[in-house]
Amino acid sequence: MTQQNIAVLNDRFGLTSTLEIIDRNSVPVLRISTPDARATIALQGAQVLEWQPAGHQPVLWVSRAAVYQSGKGVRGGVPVCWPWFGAGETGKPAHGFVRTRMWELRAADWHGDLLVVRMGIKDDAETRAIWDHAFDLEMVVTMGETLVMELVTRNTGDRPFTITQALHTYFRVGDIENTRVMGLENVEYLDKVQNFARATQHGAVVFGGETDRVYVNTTSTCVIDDNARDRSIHIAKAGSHSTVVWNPWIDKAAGFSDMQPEEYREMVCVETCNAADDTVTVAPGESYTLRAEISARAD
Ligand code: TA6
Repeated sequence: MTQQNIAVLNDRFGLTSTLEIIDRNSVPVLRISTPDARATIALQGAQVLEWQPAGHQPVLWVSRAAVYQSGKGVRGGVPVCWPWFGAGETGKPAHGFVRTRMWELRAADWHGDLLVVRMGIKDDAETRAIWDHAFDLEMVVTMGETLVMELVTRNTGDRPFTITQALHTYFRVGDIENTRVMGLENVEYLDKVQNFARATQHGAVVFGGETDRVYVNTTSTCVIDDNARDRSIHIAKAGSHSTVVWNPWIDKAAGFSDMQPEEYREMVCVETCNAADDTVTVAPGESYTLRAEISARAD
């Protein structure tokens, strides 16, 4: 994006001492600072990258080797997976096609003491060549003492369409081996590491190797027990009946060019999804919202 465009965006949406748009290697990034939190959001993919509530340590994780480049997803924060979660059909991008596209900044305003940022993307000839539907997709980020993300799918066409999707959130933890995820006890899951075999979660999710699970039929709030940092991170959700928990562990992490080998120790994904059989069909003219609300608490 050119400096001129950045200047135009700042003229239209900049908020003195609260919101500034900067150019990070041609990726426009919103830099936000409010009394409640600091955050950054990339306009490419409407990807929340960082969120640090006042008085807390950073809650989201971004790789120190992350690449900011037009058309490439940033490793970390909250990638938006849409209109499918996971591997697409042959020749189509994993996790859909919106996370590497430029979204438009539609609004950035105060609503009382909450800062609300709205970003959107619509279908075009390129997207229809990949997925032949008309849509308007909006990410509404509401920042106060919590971080609320609402991904709103609108069917602007004349045929119903079915999607899977995820807010693929990377959380920062002090030490993955001293971390537990609670809220999924007795929930069935598909274990991607075991060729999607079905299993049932007993107790909290703990980590001792590559972990990649789609928990199904669950609307639960998940809690990341970040023992190494004496805190917990709470992920409440709506419009979602599946949750993915993922840590790539040593070998997978070593295979990512945009992740330093040891960084697997300081992150865990707890993803708010409509995945596996949890599909969503949106009728013409209708909309559907996937919502995650994140908060941090000192233990
Ligand atoms: O959400 C977990 C997962 O689907 C893993 O299976 C792994 O493929 C990961 O996402 C990859 O994420 P990426 O951002 O590299 O496409």
